[in-house]
Amino acid sequence: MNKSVSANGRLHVNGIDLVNERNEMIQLTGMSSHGLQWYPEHTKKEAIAFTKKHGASLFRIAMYTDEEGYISHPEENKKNLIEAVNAAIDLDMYVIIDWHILADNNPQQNKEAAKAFFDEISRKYAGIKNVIYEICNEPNGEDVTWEKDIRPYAVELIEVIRKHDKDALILVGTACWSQFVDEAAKHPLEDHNYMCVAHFYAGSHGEELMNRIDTARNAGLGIFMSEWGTTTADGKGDTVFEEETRKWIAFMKERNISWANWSFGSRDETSAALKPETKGGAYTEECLTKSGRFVFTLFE
Ligand code: DCB
Repeated sequence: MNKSVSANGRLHVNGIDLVNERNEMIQLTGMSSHGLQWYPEHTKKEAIAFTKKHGASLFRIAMYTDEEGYISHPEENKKNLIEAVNAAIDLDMYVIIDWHILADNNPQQNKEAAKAFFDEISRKYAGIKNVIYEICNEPNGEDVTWEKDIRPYAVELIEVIRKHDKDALILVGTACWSQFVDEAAKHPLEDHNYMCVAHFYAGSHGEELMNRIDTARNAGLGIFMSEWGTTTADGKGDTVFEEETRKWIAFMKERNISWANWSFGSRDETSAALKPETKGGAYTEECLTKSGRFVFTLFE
C-alpha cells in the first residue's frame, strides 16, 4: 500500500481504527527523532528522506520541553521544528509534532506554554494533511493520573487546536510513561479525531502492556504507538531485544497500530539507530547501528 499523504489524505479515527480519506485502514510506520534540542541535524530533509527511502511513512519530531528544550530555548526549537515539519511535507510523509514532556512529568506543569505553542503551530499548519499533533509524550510519576491531570490538560489543548483545525489527528499520552491506556479508556475524551498513546520498550514491557492495550481497545479507545524501542526502557543497556520486538511488531500489525521507533538519533546508546559518529547530511546504511539495521527492515 502506498502510504504517502497524497495517496491517503487526512487520516481519521473510525471506531478504534486509523483510516484514510477512503475509509481504508492504514498503519503508519517510521522513526522518532531523538531530542530536537540535541540532534537537530538528524531532523533535516536528508535525514527524513533516508527513513523514507527504507519504507517509512511517518516521522516524529520529539521536541523536548524540559532538559534544555523548548521551555528554555523556544525560538531555536521552534525554528528547527518548523524546518523538519516542512521537510516531511515536501517528502509527502506524515509527521508528528511531539510536545515531549518527560522530566517535567505532569503535563499541567507547562500547560500555558503548551497552549501558546499549539495555538501558534496549529494555526500555521491548519488544514495541512501531513501534520499530527501529540500533546504530551509521557506523563509519569505516581501522583499523575489520567483523571486528575492528563484528561483535563487534553480537554484544554484539544480546544486550542480545534479552533484552527477541526480534523487534524491528535495523540494524547497516558500515565506511567504512556502505558496506562486502560485507565484512559474508562473516561475517554469527547473529541472525534484523537487516539491515546502507548509506548513500549521491548526489553522491559511485554504481555502486561499488551493486555492494557487490548483492554483499552475493547473499551473503544484507539491506540497509536508513537514511540517504542528495541532496548530496555532507559534506551540503553547492551541488548537489542529482537525476538521480543518481533512479538510487538506482530501485535501491532494484527491490530493495525501505527508506530514510530526511538530513535533516529546518534547518541551513544543501544536504542539509537545511528552510530555516534554519524553527521547529518549524507546517510548511508553504514551509519546504522545494530538496532537501526534491524528496525529499518520492519517498516510496513
Ligand atoms: C522514554 C522517553 C524518551 C527516552 C526513552 C528511553 O522514556 F520518551 O525521551 O529517551 O523513552 O528511555 C531517553 C534517551 C536518553 C536520554 C533520556 C532523557 O534515549 O538518551 O538521556 O531519554 O532525556 C521512558 C520510557 C519508559 C520508561 C521510562 C522512561 N519506563 N524514562 O517504562 O520506566 O524514564 O525516560
